Amino acid sequence: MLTRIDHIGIACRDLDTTVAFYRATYGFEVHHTEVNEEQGVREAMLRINGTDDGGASWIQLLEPIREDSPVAKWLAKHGEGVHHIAFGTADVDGAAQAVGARGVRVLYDEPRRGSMDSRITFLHPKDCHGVLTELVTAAQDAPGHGEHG
Ligand code: CMX
Ligand code: CO
Repeated sequence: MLTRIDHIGIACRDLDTTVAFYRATYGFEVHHTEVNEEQGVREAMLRINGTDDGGASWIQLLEPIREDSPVAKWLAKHGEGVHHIAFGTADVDGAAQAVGARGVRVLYDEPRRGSMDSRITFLHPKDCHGVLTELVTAAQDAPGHGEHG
């Protein structure tokens, strides 16, 4: 059902400084940046492996853009650090339904838009041994991607 680690989300206070650390220390380059208004973040995606065609794993660096956002709340309580892990799946709807049926709280009724036009939902950390867990279908992994007509 879940086929890989899609990304690890890291909460940071200053995106540019954190990106500079990852570049200087490991040589990772930013593949993509965006603002996700709904999630209340400015983010940078650093690709660890895989290609533009799929199978990639990422580090997702997250800077809050609003004080009432989940990442801002997390930073105020815990400081910078690992905020969530995201498992990749070809079928986020099915995976969320299956996990929900096992008694885990799924935070959204329908998956929402995540980085790079992925579809995402979250599982409550209190039901996952303290880990905020994201389920994600990357745009490239969605059924029908690349087909025409
Ligand atoms: N990891 C582990 N535990 C977490 C957590 C996290 N990231 N965030 C909150 N918690 C814990 C808190 O520590 C707290 O536990 P205690 O009561 O024992 O202290 C409990 O969950 C409630 O936390 P809270 O600070 O009161 O926060 P809320 O209940 O308001 O929100 C949550 C928690 C998970 C519902 C909210 O963070 C959420 O909706 N997250 C999903 C969306 C998101 O994180 N978006 C940003 C990333 C976007 C992306 O990946 O693209
Ligand atoms: Co994420």
